[in-house]
Amino acid sequence: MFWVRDSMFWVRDSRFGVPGSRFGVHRSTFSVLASSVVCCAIAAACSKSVAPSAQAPAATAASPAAAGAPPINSVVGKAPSAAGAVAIVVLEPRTPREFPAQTEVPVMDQVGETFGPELLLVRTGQPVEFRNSDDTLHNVHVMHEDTHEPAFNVAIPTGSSYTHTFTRDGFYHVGCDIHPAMAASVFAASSPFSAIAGADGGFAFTDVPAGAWRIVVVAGQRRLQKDVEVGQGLTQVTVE
Ligand SMILES: [Cu+2]
Repeated sequence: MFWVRDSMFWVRDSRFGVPGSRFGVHRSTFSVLASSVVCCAIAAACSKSVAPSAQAPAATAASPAAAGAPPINSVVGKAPSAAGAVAIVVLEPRTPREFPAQTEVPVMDQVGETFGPELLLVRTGQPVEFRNSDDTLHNVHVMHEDTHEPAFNVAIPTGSSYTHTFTRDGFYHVGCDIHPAMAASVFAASSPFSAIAGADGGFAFTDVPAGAWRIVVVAGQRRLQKDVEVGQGLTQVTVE
């Protein structure tokens, strides 16, 4: 048995991708998700999509995986892998459930006239920081992809940042009007359990409370879902 733990997934095939860019995609979730544990069943495939991270939250040190013990209530599985499209996997509760606030504010930065990461997962209702680490002025213009409802449009001078809290789930387009080539995406989910599947569709969540959940997979225009009962130990699921 072998476990991989990391907070950073790397997108190689993004529908919003900038050719040649390899931004890490920071997972939006609180610390339990940062300690993604990949079961041996999918480790071989997932290891290709997991890269060491210098930004792993300190909280991951408390993860069961850090002590070498099997994780508690893990959900691992496989989502369909659509060519050229990133699959986002969200674990939504089927019964009302309160989640703790995020322990870390997700950040989208601007470096070299490029947004990074190119896809950021965030929590609906929790703050997100947009930074400008470039020597030039940028603005950040964000709108919901489905409704085209504007989220915000602000100029961010060099060295400054702007914090926004998304109020609606879904994809958001992120652009800079000053540099039209700049583009990125935000995916907001109410659940803290969201992740970007590996290139083979593999995903893993740890420390999932037992109960009735629904796995929702969003890949390009496709949206799939499957109900799952999470119990003690490992729950494996394939969404197809
Ligand atoms: Cu710009």
